[in-house]
Amino acid sequence: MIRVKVINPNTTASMTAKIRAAAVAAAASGTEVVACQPTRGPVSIESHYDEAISAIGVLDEIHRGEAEGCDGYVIACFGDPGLLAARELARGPVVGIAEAAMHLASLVATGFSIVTTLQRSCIMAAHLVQAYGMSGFCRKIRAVDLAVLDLEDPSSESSARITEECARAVEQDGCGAIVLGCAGMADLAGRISGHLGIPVIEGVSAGVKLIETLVSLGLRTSKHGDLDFPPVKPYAGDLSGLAPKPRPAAR
Ligand code: 5HY
Repeated sequence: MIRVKVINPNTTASMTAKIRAAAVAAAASGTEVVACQPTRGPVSIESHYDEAISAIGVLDEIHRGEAEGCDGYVIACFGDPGLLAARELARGPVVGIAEAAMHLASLVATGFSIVTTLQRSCIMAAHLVQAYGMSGFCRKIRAVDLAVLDLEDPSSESSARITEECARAVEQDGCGAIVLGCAGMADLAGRISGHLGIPVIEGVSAGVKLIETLVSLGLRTSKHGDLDFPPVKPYAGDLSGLAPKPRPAAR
């Protein structure tokens, strides 16, 4: 049995429920999915500021996961907030849904397009495309101009608008696959893929499968170099609880 903690970095419970459903549907029979959201932070992540603050909530949940004996983690927000800090803190592997979706897309197509929420989120996605070495694969990053929480509102017709934007990408971008650029779109991939006849990848299930693969191969984050546990030191003020503590002896 492996225990995978799937963290929704925003604090909207309905989105966590959607993320949990996608993670459980993708998980192998021997995988226990623990889906959660932080107790503090933004209701949605749509700016660099939201992302910076949400990383604190992600690290809260990694701390809890280490105490709960989790074997691996998925950061279920397309900005992959706090990814490298989480890798420093955790014994087991940690993946972000943007990273996971892009890598899987690159295995099934020579080019993919990303469809995300707001125009400004395109810039944040572009930074990750660069950081993950995916510039040669990413044909275009598109936005449907919907707020993240509009995805939770059936009257926003978000599903139809996202499908239309994916269809435009197939017609115009020369892409062979689509990456859905928000955890709140996790429930749409199968239907849009069926409708368009091409691979449509959402990062929650991609992330769960990658963690299962890494854990089953005995692969964990290297503690040699920059992803070693953070050095122990005191933190001041109301963040003192997040101060890195001496590590218990490795299991
Ligand atoms: C996400 N925001 O996946 C990102 C998507 C975005 O709260 N969950 C969020 O638009 O950046």
